[in-house]
Amino acid sequence: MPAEIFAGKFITFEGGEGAGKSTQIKRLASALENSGLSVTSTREPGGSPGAETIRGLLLDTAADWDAPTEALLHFAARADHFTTRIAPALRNGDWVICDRFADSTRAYQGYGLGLSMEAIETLYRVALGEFAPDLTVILDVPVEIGMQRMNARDGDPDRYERMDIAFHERLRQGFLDIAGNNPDRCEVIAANADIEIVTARIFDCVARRLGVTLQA
Ligand code: Z5A
Repeated sequence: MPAEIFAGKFITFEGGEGAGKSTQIKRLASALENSGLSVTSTREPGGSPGAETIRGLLLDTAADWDAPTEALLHFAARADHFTTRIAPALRNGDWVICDRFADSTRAYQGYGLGLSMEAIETLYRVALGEFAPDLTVILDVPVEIGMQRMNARDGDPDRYERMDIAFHERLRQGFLDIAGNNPDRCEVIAANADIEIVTARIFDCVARRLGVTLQA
């Protein structure tokens, strides 16, 4: 069955630890609202009541999920998030911005933990069918910079933040490969720069790709 055509646009943000996604999503959401659009900001894992329950299982530092179980949990959360929150908002004409989506499963559970892309794409089709983001912004920072940013924050590291440097390097390469394989959907933004400069790069990308004019 072909993908439903929605009235709104779906933008996902991806990247490794400390890439600056949350910071930049707030700025993009305000700019889109200032240009007259209705915006829903959400995140994964989570974003709907059912998916937030699953998020608690995934980020529990005491849990020891294997890669297939972890991917199943991420796609279970995503299916609920899509059905109950993302699709209704897009039908309503909202622009939906999501902090992480399926490329995070490809990068973390695929490149990071070694699950096959074939398995991940099978789960994708079960959860989402032919649906895909209109635009995926991949914020790219060197691993050590992302880790410095995370270490400077308060709070205990979650399961993924505790992984070693080699894991985080595989993630970074994974996101770059995903972008290279999906140039019509993805754009890599160099995010090791002042927050204002990164914002300007993202606004330029969104304006160019989706045809909106944005004021910083
Ligand atoms: N995960 C998965 O394995 N599979 C999946 O399918 C999905 C997720 C969907 C969710 O964590 C975890 O789940 C995630 C992947 C895994 N791994 N981890 N950890 P989360 O939701 O708790 O957090 P996150 O998505 O990883 O976000 P983040 O790394 O916490 O941060 P961020 O949103 O990218 O960055 P930020 O909060 O905007 O900025 C981080 C800090 O850097 C903050 O202090 C900022 O003020 C600072 N910052 C931001 N930009 C800059 C610049 N340009 N210069 C200097 N400092 C900056």
